[in-house]
Amino acid sequence: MKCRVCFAPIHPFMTFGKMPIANAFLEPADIRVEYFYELAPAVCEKCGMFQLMEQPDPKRMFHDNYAFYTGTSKGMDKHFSDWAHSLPVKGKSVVEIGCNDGTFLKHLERNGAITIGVEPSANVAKVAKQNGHIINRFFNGIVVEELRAQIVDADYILAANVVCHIPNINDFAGNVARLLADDGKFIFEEPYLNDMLRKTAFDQIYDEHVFMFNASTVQYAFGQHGLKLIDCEPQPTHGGSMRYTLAHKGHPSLRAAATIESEIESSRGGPYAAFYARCENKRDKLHQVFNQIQPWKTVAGYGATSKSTTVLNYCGLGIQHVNYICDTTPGKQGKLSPGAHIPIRPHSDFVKSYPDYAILFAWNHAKEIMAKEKFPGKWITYVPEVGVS
Ligand code: DWN
Ligand code: ZN
Repeated sequence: MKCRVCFAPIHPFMTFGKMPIANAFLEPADIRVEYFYELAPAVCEKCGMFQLMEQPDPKRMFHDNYAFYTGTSKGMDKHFSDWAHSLPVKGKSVVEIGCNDGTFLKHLERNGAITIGVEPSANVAKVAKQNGHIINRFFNGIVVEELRAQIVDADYILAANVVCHIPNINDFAGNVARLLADDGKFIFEEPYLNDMLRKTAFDQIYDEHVFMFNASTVQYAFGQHGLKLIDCEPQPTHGGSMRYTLAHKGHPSLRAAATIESEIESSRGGPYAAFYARCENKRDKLHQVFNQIQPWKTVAGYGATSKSTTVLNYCGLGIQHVNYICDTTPGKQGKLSPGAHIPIRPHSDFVKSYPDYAILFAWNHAKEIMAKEKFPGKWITYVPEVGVS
């Protein structure tokens, strides 16, 4: 297997074993045809890119029935509103790649931008269409030519939690460089590799996240296509993210240079063997927690997140540990979780008859959830450490 960025040979530093598609919530009748692949991350020794050895075909993940809607979190809606209002986009042409249900586009439009969204998943694109002009396709060279015919080139190209999902990063970077105006900016944010390592948030590793970026690898990957990293700014979203700004010309800001410096420092000695050991340790600790409370207690999962698919399947947790998972997304309710086959129930079931324990799968939304829930039971958490409180 070769690095997707620089084509040097890569080798996995650990394996999570066979995994189902993280967002493939299924009907009981579909269990016998459930798809599995080997989830194993690798880090390229030449360019440093953290990536999956194997990623399922993108059409298996992003289709007419994509399970995740950005607008399900009030916190994320506010995040996108703040971001839109921080950008001088009035009268500017803005392309959002992977616009999902149009949450960010709506705020950009309100701020006076002339927007076009590109989104491959038809169900979420349909919701986004209520807010503006959407191209319901994967972002690729053909779409770029269509966009160039419409707007010539883009003043801003934006993406949130999308770029790390796209396997052909060289093709992608070339397309962005072609679409971006000479003085335009490409700004995107993604979960930050170094936060994931620091918090042992191994649940960020699943099929959709073919890469986990940091400033150094973003600089390398996009630099090959003439795009310069000019800034990066940490974000609290998704458990610790980084917002990267790139342009055709320019030099890293002081904070971007400092971030790269700190990444070089923290990668000395190779942090991945220790990360792997911490993942195994976390798995054991979660089992210790469940061994003490099961089979006597009721346990609900809170949030049928993509991340929970890695936790449940890697840790070998099933319905005997977590009896059901509550989630506000109608399309997930009534289905079974991928691989572990735990029933997904509406949030109202959680409130109607509180379980003894709730395991916080949507830990990245903890602030929002803790502010609204009056749960009388105990929370089981596992990021950054396993705990019961
Ligand atoms: O990168 C990605 C991010 C942006 O979103 C995608 N690959 C897929 C997805 O990842 P995720 O599923 O891990 O995202 P979330 O935002 O952690 O998912 C939260 C889930 O929890 C949603 O299904 C909605 C649900 N939820 C809930 O039931 N009650 C969320 C909140 C805030 C709540 O109060
Ligand atoms: Zn490489």
